[in-house]
Amino acid sequence: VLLSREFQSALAREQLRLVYQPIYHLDTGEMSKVETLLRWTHPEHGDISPGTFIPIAESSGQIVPVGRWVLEQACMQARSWREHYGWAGTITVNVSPIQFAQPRFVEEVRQALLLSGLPAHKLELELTENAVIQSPALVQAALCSLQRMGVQITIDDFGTGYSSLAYLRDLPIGCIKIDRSFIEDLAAPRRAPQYAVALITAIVSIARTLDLQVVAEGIETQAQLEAVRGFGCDFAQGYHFARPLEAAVLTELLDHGQ
Ligand code: G
Ligand code: G
Ligand code: MN
Ligand code: NA
Repeated sequence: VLLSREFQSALAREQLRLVYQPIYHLDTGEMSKVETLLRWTHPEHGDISPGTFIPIAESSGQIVPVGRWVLEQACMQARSWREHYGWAGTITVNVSPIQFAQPRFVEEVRQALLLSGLPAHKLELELTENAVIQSPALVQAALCSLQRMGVQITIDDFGTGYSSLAYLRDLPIGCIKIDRSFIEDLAAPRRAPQYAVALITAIVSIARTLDLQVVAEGIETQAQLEAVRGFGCDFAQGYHFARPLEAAVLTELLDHGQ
């Protein structure tokens, strides 16, 4: 309750900031995408993890104005990297189901693109399965509007939601991110290692059939990297390559040609 009240003023008090984690194309080695991640530094408690404050922001409704701010900042940052360093990549932004279910959401995306001057196809929204299977008619309309604008849609944490697979066929989704837990199982399996291999192989096969890009997230070791390359994933993200970075650090990477 206390944290909830304090989060209300976190944005105004400039306690929120964005960090950026590179996502690499496995064939070219290029930093094709960058994921935007929100951070909250509390004046007394220090860094509070998104796992704690995102649910708080969702239940208070603060996720709506904060999410809009994230979207605008991320688009402006990407536009700046594009303009000053010729970065041709895509910026990805996590979108809460609460934010996405809002009738004004599509307009807010349009506004962020307009304000920043970022081309729509350089913006990718990360949604969870649970966000897209609720109220399918509205969801479908929103996703189709975004698709017409040229914005790309990714399913985050793929394989962990409670959903069928039909939505992958029926909705304009371009990319899936295999949940970190599957990648973790490659190194330290909760069950027999062949289960992790079988699941990832199946996910990649579904993605190939439906012409979706595949990101493997949570890559922490060279062995995991070799494995997901072997499975045919298109992109990889994780501590093995880079942690989420301050904007200035990523700018330096771009300045030195990645
Ligand atoms: O950055 P970290 O790995 O700790 O993020 C933990 C969780 O918080 C992830 O599920 C991530 O998607 C979510 N998250 C991080 N930044 C944002 C954001 O800007 N908006 C929303 N809705 N979720 C975020
Ligand atoms: O749910 P989502 O994919 O948005 O979560 C992103 C979160 O995953 C970020 O908070 C980021 O800090 C975290 N993350 C990114 N790479 C790794 C990794 O290699 N290992 C672990 N454990 N977490 C990671
Ligand atoms: Mn994500
Ligand atoms: Na994820």
